[in-house]
Amino acid sequence: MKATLRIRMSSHDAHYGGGLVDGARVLGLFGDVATELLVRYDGDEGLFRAYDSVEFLAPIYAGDFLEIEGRITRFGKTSRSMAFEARRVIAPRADVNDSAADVLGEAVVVARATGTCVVPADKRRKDGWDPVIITAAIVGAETTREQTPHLPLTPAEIGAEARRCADAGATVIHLHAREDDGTPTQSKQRFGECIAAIRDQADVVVQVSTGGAVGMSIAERTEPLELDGALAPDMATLNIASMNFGDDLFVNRRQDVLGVAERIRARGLVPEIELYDLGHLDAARALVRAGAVAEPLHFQFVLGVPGGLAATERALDTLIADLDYDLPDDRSWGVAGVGRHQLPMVEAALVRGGHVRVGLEDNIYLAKGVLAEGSAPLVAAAAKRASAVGRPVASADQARKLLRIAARE
Ligand code: KMH
Ligand code: ZN
Repeated sequence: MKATLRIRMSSHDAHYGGGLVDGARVLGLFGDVATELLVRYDGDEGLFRAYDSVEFLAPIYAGDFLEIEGRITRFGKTSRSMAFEARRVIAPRADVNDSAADVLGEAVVVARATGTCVVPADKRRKDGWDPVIITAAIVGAETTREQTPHLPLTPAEIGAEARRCADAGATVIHLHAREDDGTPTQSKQRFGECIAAIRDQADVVVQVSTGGAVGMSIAERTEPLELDGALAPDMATLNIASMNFGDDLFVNRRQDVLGVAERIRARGLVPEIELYDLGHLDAARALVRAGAVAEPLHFQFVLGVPGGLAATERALDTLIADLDYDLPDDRSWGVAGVGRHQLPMVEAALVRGGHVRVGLEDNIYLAKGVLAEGSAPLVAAAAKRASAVGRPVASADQARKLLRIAARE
């Protein structure tokens, strides 16, 4: 959540020689932005408890127009961490004449700060916090039966696992398909059987993979997009860059990505943009600029793939800050941590207002040395963590609303 003020520094604000404005004025404006965020989020002005850091980076003068931006970076039960930035966007040109001013081509950052605000529980009047969508990645293309006997392979097994996951709190099923012997397949026919089995048993959003398995052609990977009518998926993944994927290469050429995006759009499906690295956000920016994907944007940060960005809170904060920098406001994001990072990344995403993905595609263990008996126990573990931080778990209808997916007849 973000709030922005634009305000002109007047001659009343000048405190020092040469029309210089004092730093306390900027802190007051950060306080106003914090207040707006708390009112929007909690229905209460709250209290500013402490600044963790304050940096004054450039002088501010009477006549400057400042843009003050604040966003909530972390939610606790009663505390909200925030980050602020003040930028000069218009400057007077006294060197030209006494009323000349310029809109700056590039805003100048004049101050930054981070701090913590508190809204006491008894004062909280609303919950601006979106419910968390739990996605269950129940099959994947890399996990094998040798690694875990709990991996579903057949449409019947996949349908039953989807129901268990939905019962545990999942509302999106990220779907891959396999032959009976476990070989990954993107066959339209097999996906259709899986989707029928899922819809027979569970009210969930079906998100088909167009990533498939490494080495598959784009034509093969995108077969599930051709499903129609009752078997049509609701969403499809969009992998936007090539990368090392463990010891393999996951190839997503630019022209192919544009083609897949176009087909997802033509089918009326909601894309989930898969990001495995920081630079992938720039690839996403290019797609937005090219008009290949439109708002609302939904991103999945898949963190911890060898060859991609690590599954750390630092990496996640960097991604979120970069996302906040200039991508359209109408967007949402989730995190999928690979391997032992799965549940820690759930915790990190929950307090930052993100959605989460768990399941055997990314991780087969519930705890160190303890195999998860399917993806449902991992979904239950994510739901438990959501409830521990006071974050409601989205129902299927809420998930559809958040992702802008029309309800099925
Ligand atoms: N199996 C990975 C190489 C997706 O589903 O869109 C790619 C993947 C991404 O799983
Ligand atoms: Zn996948």
